Amino acid sequence: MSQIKPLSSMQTPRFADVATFFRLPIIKDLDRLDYCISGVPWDGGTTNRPGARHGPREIRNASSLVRLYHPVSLKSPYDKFNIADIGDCPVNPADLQDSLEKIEKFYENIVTSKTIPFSIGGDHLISLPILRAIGKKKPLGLFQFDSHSDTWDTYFGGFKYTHGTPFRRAIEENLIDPKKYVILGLRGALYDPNDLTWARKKGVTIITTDEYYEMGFSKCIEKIYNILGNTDCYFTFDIDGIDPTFAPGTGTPEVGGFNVREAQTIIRALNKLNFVGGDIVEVSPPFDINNMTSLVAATLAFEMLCTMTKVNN
Ligand SMILES: [Mn+2]
Repeated sequence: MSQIKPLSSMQTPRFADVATFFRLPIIKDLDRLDYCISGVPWDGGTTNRPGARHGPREIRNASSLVRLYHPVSLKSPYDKFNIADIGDCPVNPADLQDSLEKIEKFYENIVTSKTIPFSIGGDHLISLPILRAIGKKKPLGLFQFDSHSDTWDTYFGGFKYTHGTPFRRAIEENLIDPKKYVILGLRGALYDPNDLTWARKKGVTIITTDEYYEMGFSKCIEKIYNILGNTDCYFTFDIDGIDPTFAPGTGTPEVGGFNVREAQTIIRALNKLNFVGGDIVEVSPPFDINNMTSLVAATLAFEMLCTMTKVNN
């Protein structure tokens, strides 16, 4: 039974005191924690609209609206596990490689303490150093909710590290198994008709938004379970997988996407997979409208936390 609980909103109003993820205490002693939530305030891999470095702070604020118990199961991850906000990962906004090293080191420490990390970005390149830390021993499975594959090779004349390339690097570095890798939600125009060829040849399963609607929810979930099964998986959720009607505050919006309700049902249905880490990325508060994207991210982060802790099972 867990000892660590969010600040009571019946005692301290939601708008009061210092904002932390889900009003959990800040605890940096990882030995006390089963799961930890950290911010990675870094967007040095962004190729277009920046601002995801401001994601953790705004999502902490928005997460004060998220209560403790799941609305369907009526269960709480905080009853089952010790979970806390461990603060932000150190980054260097002026040096990409230094940031990748700092992020990897931060997560290596978390892995050593056997705590399961859940991260709030930051742009999507943060997933690479996190996977370098947690996928080092054996390649992981990966479930990616995203409107882009992020398996491009290079940008701007051979540059290998951007938020459009993390999972190409992760496959090359043997951090993830491409045959145990599912991307859901792809849409939007491509740079080239062969943009997805490399990933597909490696065995990555890509379910486009169009394919999802064609096959339907149940068949899609079945397909994901057939591929990821009992594998230890990482769960990466790019907020741009959600339609910009609901989540406009992001770097690379793509219209024609999932609504929040659909994303909730998808996340809930993945509760029997074995997730050993997760992140939600690409919230860019400067492009947001009335903080609505941060609220969507905070709400879906809670759904992911419930799925990762199997609290609804
Ligand atoms: Mn992405």
